[in-house]
Amino acid sequence: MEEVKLLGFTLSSFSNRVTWALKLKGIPYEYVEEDLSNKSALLLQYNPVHKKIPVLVHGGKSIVESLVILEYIEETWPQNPLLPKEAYERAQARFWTKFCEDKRIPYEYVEEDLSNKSALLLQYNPVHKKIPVLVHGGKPIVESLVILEYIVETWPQNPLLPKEAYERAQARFWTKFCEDKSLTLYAFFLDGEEHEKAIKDALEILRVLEEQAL
Ligand SMILES: N[C@@H](CCC(=O)N[C@@H](CS)C(=O)NCC(=O)O)C(=O)O
Repeated sequence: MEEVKLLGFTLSSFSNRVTWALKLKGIPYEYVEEDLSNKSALLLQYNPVHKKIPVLVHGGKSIVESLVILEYIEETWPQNPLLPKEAYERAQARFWTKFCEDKRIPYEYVEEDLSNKSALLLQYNPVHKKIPVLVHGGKPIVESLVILEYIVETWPQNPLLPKEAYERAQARFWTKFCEDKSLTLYAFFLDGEEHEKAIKDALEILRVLEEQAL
């Protein structure tokens, strides 16, 4: 069989869907992890248009775009089919694949080593030097709850908050309640009296949530 190689990135769902298809079909392949902050010459050569992973290389020829790659895999190795046999059902499967693809907000995930923070993290969050940082159009947004509000305002589809203002205020109240109490829960990991106190505090928090929020 001609050599199969996958240029990918472990944390990318685009890359993982190709990995799963290859594994499902039982195709032996070589996996090459890409450093997306320092793309390899191979990636630039094989995907000169988008310069993105995943790239499947089969017999020296490259196929790009994850959904195109899945169709290629299906046609090339028909065993353990990914799509239904019947044409109408296949059309339905493609419809829902496209539906999900159109709904997703494409993003690149960068894993941080918190014991050795990257220059990018220090540049984007100079005040707290903490993750998460959302970078949109080159501009950083920090603090997870601020990021969530930004996401809600920027991409209004599939809203995270209720439509009605009072219900929205309630949702924000309980979000803040849990946020304020989260340090108490971390105390679980301490020993002795602090651990005992954390148990009592947590039970009280759960009681309030059960009585008032649910
Ligand atoms: N539509 C593409 C999306 C692929 C994609 O966005 N890949 C990201 C990793 S998750 C990438 O290579 N990003 C590098 C860049 O944008 O420079 C597909 O389905 O393959």
